[in-house]
Amino acid sequence: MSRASEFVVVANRLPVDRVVGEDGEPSWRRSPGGLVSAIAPLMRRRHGTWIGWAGAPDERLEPFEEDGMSLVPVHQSAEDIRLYYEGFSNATLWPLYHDVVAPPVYDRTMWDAYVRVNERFAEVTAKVAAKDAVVWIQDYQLQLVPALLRRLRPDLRIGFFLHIPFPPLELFWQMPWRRQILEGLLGADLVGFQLPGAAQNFVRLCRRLLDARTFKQDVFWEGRTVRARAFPISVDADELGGLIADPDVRRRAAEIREDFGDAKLLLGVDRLDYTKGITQRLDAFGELFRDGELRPGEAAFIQIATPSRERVEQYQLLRDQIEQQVGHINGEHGELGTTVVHYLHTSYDRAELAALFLAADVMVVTPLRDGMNLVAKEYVACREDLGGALVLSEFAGAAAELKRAYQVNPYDIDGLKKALLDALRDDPAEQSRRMRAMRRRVLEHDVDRWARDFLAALEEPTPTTAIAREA
Ligand code: ADQ
Repeated sequence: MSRASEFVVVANRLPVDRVVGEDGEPSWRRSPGGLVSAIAPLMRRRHGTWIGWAGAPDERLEPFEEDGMSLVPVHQSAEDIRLYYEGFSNATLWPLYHDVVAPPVYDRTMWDAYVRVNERFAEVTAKVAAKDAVVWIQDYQLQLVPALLRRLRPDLRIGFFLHIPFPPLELFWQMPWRRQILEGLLGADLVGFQLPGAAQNFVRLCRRLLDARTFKQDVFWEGRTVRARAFPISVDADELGGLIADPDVRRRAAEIREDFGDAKLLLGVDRLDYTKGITQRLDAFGELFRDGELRPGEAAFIQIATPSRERVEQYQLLRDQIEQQVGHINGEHGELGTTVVHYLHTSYDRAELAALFLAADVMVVTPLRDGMNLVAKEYVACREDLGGALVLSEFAGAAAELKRAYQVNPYDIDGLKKALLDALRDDPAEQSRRMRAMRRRVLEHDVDRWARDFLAALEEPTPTTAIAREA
């Protein structure tokens, strides 16, 4: 085991992906994404350690150093992946926490695996963390780790951040293991959420389900004060700024524009997930052709969907549904040489995504429920030219900050059609005003600030009040 660490991040996945070089030799590359780039500098400064799964089942790896970070792999068997990851995490918690947009599976074997894997993470963390270290646990796959870890190591300062929504009491109540999950989270000193409403849901549940004493967003539990607070996550504005300044990216954006001639470009970029509202946005777009509001050649939709959780049944069904829908829209409304929906079921690198953001006239982000949605913020961060328009679901966490987006209820197809048309047709000066306001927010509140704010709050001493001692 590597030496004891003062700062430990615990997440389901390590922040690196395995790549095979031209010589056939495998090596590690830092995973793309804001979370990793926000935390990596902190890790280096604080000699931090990141604990997580390396991505291959049944593999036992020793701790290793990569990119200035100490990485400690946690083993997961193929069965753990099936039951804990694909099962309890993504077939139970994910749909339940996203307003039950798909029915959650409640399966005791999956729950047992969730407990088992959370215990493993807690044990590894307990061994790696130095005395009084700061430990930051990430996301819904690891909600039991805070309490399990506190039992093993009461000296630690423990923070937890939930990247997805936290449901209201009326939904969470369905969960057969509701007490265990709440008690798991209450092992932390600070429980972070994307939005204040989620923190309120959590505090209310602690009061109603556990009979815990609460005051505002504090929960008094086992002689401690557990704080629930909102920390809206954001994007790496510097990284995106660097990408859009790159002449190759600009050239590529111009090339994409040219390929589409005079057509206005609408863009969707998502993981292929039923929470993202992809079918709703395509329905609305297709109907605009049916109604004669748009003609082929006048507008085209590029939908890029990264393959995701492909072994979970709901995701397979969604993939088929979208393929059929795209075929239908193109069959009905396309013309020879003019496709109206371009659907790409693949992952793009950051430079290509930035070029697409620069080329798109309208970015369409319509989740049925989303913790935050970084794509909306990435688009805004890339539009230094103040061009483009953002259509954004009211049910994305980002809607609380991006008030000048064309906000929509994605269940309301007529409303969605109107928002698409407004975003396509509004006066450019109005569009620029909207974009300027949104950019101010995103650039001032980037992911660096998110990480610093969370850690500052975590390290703030929590006074043990009389009320906490009584609890
Ligand atoms: P996700 O549900 O994965 O994240 P999101 O916030 O949009 O959703 O992040 C997706 C990331 O993947 C973005 O950085 C995006 O650029 C990238 N991406 C998406 N499609 C891609 C493609 N085809 N090719 C390449 N990259 C692609 C969860 C929560 C969110 C929350 C984040 C962070 O569900 O609500 O915002 O965590 O907390």
